[in-house]
Amino acid sequence: MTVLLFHSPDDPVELWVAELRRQLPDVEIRTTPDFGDPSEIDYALVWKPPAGLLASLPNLRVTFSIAAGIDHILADPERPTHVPIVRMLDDNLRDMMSEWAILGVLYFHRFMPEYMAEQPKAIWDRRWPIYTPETHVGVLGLGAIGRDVAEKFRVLGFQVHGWSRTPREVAGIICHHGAAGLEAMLPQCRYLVCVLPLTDETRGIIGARTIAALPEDAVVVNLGRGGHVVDEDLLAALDSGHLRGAFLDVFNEEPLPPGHAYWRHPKVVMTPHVAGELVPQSCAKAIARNLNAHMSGAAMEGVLDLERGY
Ligand code: NDP
Ligand code: OXD
Repeated sequence: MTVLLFHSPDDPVELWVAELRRQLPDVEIRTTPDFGDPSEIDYALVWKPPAGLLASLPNLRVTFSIAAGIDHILADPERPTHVPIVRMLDDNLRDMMSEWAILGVLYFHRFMPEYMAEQPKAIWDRRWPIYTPETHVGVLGLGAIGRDVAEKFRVLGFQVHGWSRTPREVAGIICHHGAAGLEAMLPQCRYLVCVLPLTDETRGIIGARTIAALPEDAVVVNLGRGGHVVDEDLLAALDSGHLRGAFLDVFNEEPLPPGHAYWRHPKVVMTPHVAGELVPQSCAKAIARNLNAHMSGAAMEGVLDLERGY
């Protein structure tokens, strides 16, 4: 019988196992830590696998990521390099990410930081609106998630820019690519939303240079990875008054240490890496589709391109 090993320190294991059994009735589902003979494992479905776990499975055929990002798997230096890695492509995950990006932008766009500060003081102070049709949102990443984010901002009436590595065309979106594209886009963006994968090229992309290129009073919304942000540079720009605020879901260190400046910073709003959740009722279907495709010799969706790094 085909065997799938599930490992995640952060997800509801029982719910996942139940959904996987429902979607893959002919596959045996095992979980860490007591999963029996490692040589019996054909497929692994993992979030943050401990170093060496994947290498200990001699007959592993595919590693599925319990995440759209695969950086948590690449972080294992012992990972078997001949085994394909497949990222999560899931509509519910995508939609949750778009919701969170919109939440972050609208929170600032509709002056919620100011109104929330004034409410306990019973201050009735109406602010004049920022005119949405002339407000530019820049979305870093135009992939499975970023494209949806960009299109939904367009539906809300913003001027929307998208940035990718290679040239893209998306109806209604002003598309940019590469270093020159980023340079052209940034000065226009009152809101900068990051939905990039973490790679050698994108690490630290939201650093002093990028931030300085944004207009005065811009807001940074990061739901990609913490590694995209240079924390000291972001904090310096918030403190100097160049940036109006930051809406952050992901951090260089997770959980964020209790002493970190973000926790108590008056211009930072943060959530604990929850922008997009991997809901088993939805994601197990995506795993089943790919696993069945692999077993029947068909192509899988979302296979990592090692050279690109995402
Ligand atoms: P995709 O692989 O579908 O898309 C990645 C996009 O980023 C592509 O448009 C790609 O460009 C672009 N990109 C990659 N490298 C560069 C670069 N060097 N310069 C410019 N653009 C670049 O990824 P997804 O949309 O599925 O996911 C994006 C990321 O979102 C995940 O990797 C993860 O880090 C994060 N995420 C976070 C979650 C959370 O809860 N906070 C939940 C889910 C995802 P091109 O189109 O040219 O290939
Ligand atoms: C993801 C995540 O990449 O949850 O899917 O961070």
